Amino acid sequence: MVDVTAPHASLSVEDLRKRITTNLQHRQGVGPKEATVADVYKATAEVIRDYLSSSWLDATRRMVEGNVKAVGYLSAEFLIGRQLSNALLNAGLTDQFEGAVKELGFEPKDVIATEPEPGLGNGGLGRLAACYVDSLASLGVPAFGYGIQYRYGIFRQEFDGQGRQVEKPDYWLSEGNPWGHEDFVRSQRVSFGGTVVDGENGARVWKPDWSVRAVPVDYLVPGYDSGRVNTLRLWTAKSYDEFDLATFNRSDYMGAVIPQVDAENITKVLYPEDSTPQGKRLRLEQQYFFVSASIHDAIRTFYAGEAQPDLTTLPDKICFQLNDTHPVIGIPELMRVLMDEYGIDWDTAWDVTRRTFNYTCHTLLPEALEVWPAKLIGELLPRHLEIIKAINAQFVEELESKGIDPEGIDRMRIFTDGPDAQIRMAYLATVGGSYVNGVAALHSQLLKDVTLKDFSAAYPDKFTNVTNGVTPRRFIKLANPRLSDLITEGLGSDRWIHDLDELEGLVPLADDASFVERFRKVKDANKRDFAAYASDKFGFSIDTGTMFDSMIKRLHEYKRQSLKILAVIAEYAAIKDGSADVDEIQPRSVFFGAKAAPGYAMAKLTIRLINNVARVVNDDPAVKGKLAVYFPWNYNIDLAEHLIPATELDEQISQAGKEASGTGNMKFALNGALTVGTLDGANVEIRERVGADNFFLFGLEVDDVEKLYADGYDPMKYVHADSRLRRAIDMVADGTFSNGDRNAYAALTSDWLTHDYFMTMADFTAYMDIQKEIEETYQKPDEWARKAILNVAHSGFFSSDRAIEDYLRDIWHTQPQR
Ligand code: NTF
Repeated sequence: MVDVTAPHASLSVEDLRKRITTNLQHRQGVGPKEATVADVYKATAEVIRDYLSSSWLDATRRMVEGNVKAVGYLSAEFLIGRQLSNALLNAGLTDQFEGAVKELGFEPKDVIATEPEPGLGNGGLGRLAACYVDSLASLGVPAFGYGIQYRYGIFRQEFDGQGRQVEKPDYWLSEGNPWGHEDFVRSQRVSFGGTVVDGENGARVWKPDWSVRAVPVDYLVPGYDSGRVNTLRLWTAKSYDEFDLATFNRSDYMGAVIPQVDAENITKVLYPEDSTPQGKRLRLEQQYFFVSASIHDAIRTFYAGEAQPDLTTLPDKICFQLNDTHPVIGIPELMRVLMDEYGIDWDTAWDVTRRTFNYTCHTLLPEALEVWPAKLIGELLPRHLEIIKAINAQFVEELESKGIDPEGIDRMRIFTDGPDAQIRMAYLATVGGSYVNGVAALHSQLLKDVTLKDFSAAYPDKFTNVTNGVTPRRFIKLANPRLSDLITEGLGSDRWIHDLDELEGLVPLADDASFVERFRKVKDANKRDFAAYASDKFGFSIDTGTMFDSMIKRLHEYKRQSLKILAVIAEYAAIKDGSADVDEIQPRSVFFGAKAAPGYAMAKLTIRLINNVARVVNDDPAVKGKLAVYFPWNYNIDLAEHLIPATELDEQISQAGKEASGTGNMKFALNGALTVGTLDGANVEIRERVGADNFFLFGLEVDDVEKLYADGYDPMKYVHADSRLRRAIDMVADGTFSNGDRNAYAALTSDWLTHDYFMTMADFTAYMDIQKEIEETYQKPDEWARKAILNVAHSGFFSSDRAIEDYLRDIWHTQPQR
């Protein structure tokens, strides 16, 4: 019998095999002989979850009883990826698992691959949240991730016969979900609508119209080798009125389930927009739903059994991090809870609220900063609207007392008066919390200088930076086992998995011929693995003797997939017409992975163009062996985990001043790819650390971009100046990539020639030039490998463990619980 109070003690292969067999029989209803790989996956997942649960209970108990402040990471997205391999790694059970399932007659990798990937996020913001909960648990910090369990995650991307994106629903829960445990006993009521009336002693009383039941689905988050298991609590919406019998009895069978459908719609689908708020009402409902449930859940957890809890101690128990503006409605919600539910006066409630929240901004695009119509908030959350107005009034007074002029005050209003009054959520977050941080040094600087300039002038101490990080567990140890082994061998220990700064120890090995040789072999083997995976999954036949050049990220104009595809077209044209020296050009395989928001026409057209360039180029015998383009569909974490370790050149080519940070750039550098990039987001810090010689920098910088805008940017100037660019655009316009249809890409070409807001034309020549330098370097394999090793060695800073340590020290003011 395992002692259920002890942090997870280890299991032998035999123990694990027995537990899986028992689960197969008792829970899946099959004997080990009849079991399919899906049964074994499910059984293993349940066994691992059960195994971790004693440590989980223990960690939760210690959190509540101890006096270390916890962290509540509030995020509308958690892009957690597949759970099994990560849970095994972090719990130290990988070998036992492999032994046990082999004994049962299954291939471990098949069992792992059976798991559907939960797509509960759009991209970087959601994946960052997942890295952060991993690091919090690995460092031993008491913490919750709080979010939403969407029934349908990010859409599954397919391409039609013409290369266009088609969105299909992703019903990831269709086979059940062994990792998430629905805890009906700890559900919360979340209410909406109605009116606010005067109560006793000047109190305001919200009389809501309707309520939904928020049911927590608990995922266990085991730290790597830390013994700590934290909670990721994702809420799902259920109806209180499942079914209306009276309506049913009138033979209105559909009408009878309307209340249920209405309530459950709240968590039905993830908004597939990564930068603009869409479907406003439902989105606001989602935000309030998970934030209100989470705040009440934290209170329930920390003040359990207290008849008259003193909520003024809340900031000593937990601090909430607002992951972008999506959870910001939590600020008026906590005010409401403190005042209306616990009878605390305004000033005290405000003090508690401000000490409880902090806000991370993840964007520089003004359209991505959420703004809600006051009318909508008033309809859905009338009491919150009153509170927001009062916060705004108090804030305006404070600004007046600081001597800020009326125009300055108008620019900073949280609540803009007038008939179309709006609530600016980023401003509310800035005012209602202690700290505001950007996600890379340059981004944090631009927040202070541009996006939130007035606020940083009035409250300079509020603003800080935490450069993003990624978890080395999933993105090196699991994704790249060959490199992990080589690193461990090179460093003489695997401590780097805990402390990624240890990678610095690889620096001398960059000059060690045998290490360099082995490093190259690792990359080659990873390339072959990826080719096999892509052949199997996408039917590609990839030449592994070519340079692997990848651009994987959301499709967005500012990220400039257009720049890459124009360069590919230019290269294609040059090979075909003989202007490129065939002996000199470096054969390449170019990979794209990207989803476009379903309503984003330019992005979708770019996808279509890339697919058609791939079709034409790959079918053309004239460039065979020199250039190939692949666009695996449905880019997700699984694809990233396969492609990143195989990539040699990583494309981070956004317009300077637009990418807040990027996190793919960190994963690539840590896996020994070299970056071609602009001085944008975290590229700046990557280059500083890995060394300017080991980073391919090109393009306009932030100041150049600003100056060009100010001087009146004219893309034609650049098109005229570079015949390769003219030629490439002509080919897009003349039907080469659309079976002769000259209209297919008109929206793209006309934008490039007339508007080109993200200055793709202006950066084209520099981009072509740097590609030349890249090819020359690549043709000296030892030099390339040396640079790649130095990228790995100097990128330890980009661990999410370091990022969490920054948050602990500078923002949360808490620590691991020993
Ligand atoms: C993204 N923001 C940024 O675009 C990335 O640069 C950054 O790496 C990640 O956040 C994580 O910080 C968003 O997705 C959003 F929603 F803010 F636009």
